[in-house]
Amino acid sequence: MKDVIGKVKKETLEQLEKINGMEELHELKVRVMGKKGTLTSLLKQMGGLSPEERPLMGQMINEVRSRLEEEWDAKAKELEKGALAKRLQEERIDISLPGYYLAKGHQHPLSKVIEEIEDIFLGMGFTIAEGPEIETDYYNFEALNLPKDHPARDMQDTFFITEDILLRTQTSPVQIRTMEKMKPQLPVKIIAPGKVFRNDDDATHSPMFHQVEGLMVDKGVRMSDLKGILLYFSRQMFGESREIRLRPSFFPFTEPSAEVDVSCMLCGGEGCRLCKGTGWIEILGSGMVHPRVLEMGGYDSAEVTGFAFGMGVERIAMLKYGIEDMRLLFDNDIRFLEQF
Ligand code: 2NL
Repeated sequence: MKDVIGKVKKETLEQLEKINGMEELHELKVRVMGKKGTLTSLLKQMGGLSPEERPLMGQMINEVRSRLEEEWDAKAKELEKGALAKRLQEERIDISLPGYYLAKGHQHPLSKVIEEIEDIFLGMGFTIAEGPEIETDYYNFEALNLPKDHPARDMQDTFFITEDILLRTQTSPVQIRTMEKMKPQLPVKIIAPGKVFRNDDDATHSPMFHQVEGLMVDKGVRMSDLKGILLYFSRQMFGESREIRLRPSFFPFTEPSAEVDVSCMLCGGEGCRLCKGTGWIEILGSGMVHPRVLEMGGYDSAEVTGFAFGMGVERIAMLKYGIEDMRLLFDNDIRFLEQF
């Protein structure tokens, strides 16, 4: 038995020498010291030895076992060290390199302008209303006093999906829907921002653009209320020294109607290239809500009056930031967008 123990020790040490991976090391350990390992079975065979031999052999086996344990631990450390050295050799991390730059985005200038417009009107007690971009003919035209044969429908260059379903050409349908929901509550004081769609596409038109419309309905709302609110808006948006003027105009959904100009933000009204020498720049359309439109919204036009206005967000953004070509707003060129 003594010889067998010596042989196990010698062979194991030889095999240990050749090992160069943690897995192999573990396998060898199981082969020798595992439940059915060579050394373990020698311990089990000790029952067949004489009482004098037994303690001697037991001691010997235990000595071999602890010697091997030491060798294993040393081998494991050696392997770990080797693996680390190899990684350091291969990876060659230069810890002095600069870190990765995480590009931080920001809002699109149009989103900024929409939020700014919203904030100004929220400050005057308006709430924000939203509605579908795909609309029915009824909400987009009929309820706004544009019957089927009205010439303004041709003017609008609408994207029709079916004869009755279309992409909204204004955000006014949101306001009709809101009146229907709110009636007979007063006052109605909302703005409706959002995307609108018209079938033209050139240097000054995009088939998709943004609009903010406003609507106020109550007992005794007058044109002077409209003018006061638009003057406050213009000064918040374009500067405290701005003035506004109203010019007569026509919209089927308002009567009377007015085009609103603001004194030029570039020259202050002296006349320049931006305002084409007039001192004034058109920023929106407005008017007193047509009685028929109030009725369509479910309000009694003998009891209440209202004003409404609509502005193109792209135009406001171009004026505010001095952008000369509207297409820049939709090209997604980072060199342009980074400036806002
Ligand atoms: C423009 C002109 C305008 C309205 C929009 C409106 C909405 C309702 C009732 C009456 Cl529900 N009017 N909206 C009124 C006047 C002008 O927009 O040039 N927009 C870019």
